[in-house]
Amino acid sequence: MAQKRTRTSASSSRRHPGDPFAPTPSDRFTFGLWTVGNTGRDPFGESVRARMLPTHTVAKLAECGAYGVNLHDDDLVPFGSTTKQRDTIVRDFKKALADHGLVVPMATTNLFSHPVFKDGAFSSNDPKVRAFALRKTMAAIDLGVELGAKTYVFWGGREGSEADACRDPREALKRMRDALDFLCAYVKDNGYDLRFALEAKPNEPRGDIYLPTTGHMLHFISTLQHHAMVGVNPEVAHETMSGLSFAHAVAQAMEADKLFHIDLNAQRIGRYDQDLRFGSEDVRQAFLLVRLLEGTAGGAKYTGPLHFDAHAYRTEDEAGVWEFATGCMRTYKILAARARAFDADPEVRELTKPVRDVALEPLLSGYTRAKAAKLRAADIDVDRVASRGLRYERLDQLMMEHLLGVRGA
Ligand code: GCO
Ligand code: MN
Ligand code: MN
Repeated sequence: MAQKRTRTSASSSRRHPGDPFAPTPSDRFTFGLWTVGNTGRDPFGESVRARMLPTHTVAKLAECGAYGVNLHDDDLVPFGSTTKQRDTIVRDFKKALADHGLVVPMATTNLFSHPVFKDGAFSSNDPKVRAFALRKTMAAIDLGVELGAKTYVFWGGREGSEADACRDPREALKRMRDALDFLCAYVKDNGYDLRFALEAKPNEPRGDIYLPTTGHMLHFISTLQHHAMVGVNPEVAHETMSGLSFAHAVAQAMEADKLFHIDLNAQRIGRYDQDLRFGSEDVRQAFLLVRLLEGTAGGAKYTGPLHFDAHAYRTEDEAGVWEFATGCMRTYKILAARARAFDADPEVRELTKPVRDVALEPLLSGYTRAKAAKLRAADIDVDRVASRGLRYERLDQLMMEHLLGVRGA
């Protein structure tokens, strides 16, 4: 498989000689079957594109220079398939992966499309629904592991409410905790090499979804029995829908060693989940995000898969879908190059140089009575410190000039 991947990489750079932004498998870009396979159906209109065969998606993604493809159970094996049908589909899909050198780094369960999940899956009031959700997820975990997935995503799309009096939200959280504890134990019991990544979203398709942000998820994870194997899968669109800084959410996850996966796309504040091509809205946030993930300012890098959970505009035919996919990957690489140039810029380095104070710094962490006494006695000219301009206007303008391409490489 590794050899084939190298071949894909070589053929991708042959097609784009000398293009530094041409995606290659070593960039770790992934797409979901449901993303490039999105048929353009929305609440107001039917599909505008035909359903793509998963084996075709694999071939085309490899041609575009992607590294992997992710899936919900039902994206590959339609709901209600017999075991025989499942086995044939999986065999053909594995062959396509091997032929085209693509991997499946992440898998997940569809716990939202079937009407049985209309009031949630793990948080449903009905034990039969909760039981079916657990059973479906165990089977989907088996499928993901069979395909080589190392990360398993949980997006609780229907775990929420409109008529909020239907259940005590604390009960919903307890049920979701029970489900995750159960499934972590299932993974361990089977000896699978798999970690869980929880994905938050504030609303849509429910009026309100439980655990609406990455911050909520991070706390919830700390309450799980097997918390070490559970991290987060933050999505640009979801945090932006809440009006929050996505880069800050991701930074908090990274700082806690919990960024197990990431969903990249673009979104404007206050709108429905737009799932737009990565970087196509709020280029500033996209730049700050890529800078963080790539560690160009000096912090630890994110080394997991870079997944695009987005889809092409409804105006597009299939050719437009591959334009969209290539666009997501190119924009990421362009922003990474801009971030490297920005952080290597001598003026930026000067403006972001750490403020040092060798006498005070040792007193700022690790409380002792002696340190507290020294802090009380320290000579700090508060007015002088307060009067100093911080030159953030200049710093931010430099960032804009790098972003707009008039400064740096
Ligand atoms: C959405 C979500 C989903 C999940 C996917 C993986 O808003 O629809 O982002 O696309 O990421 O179900 O769990
Ligand atoms: Mn989404
Ligand atoms: Mn997502």
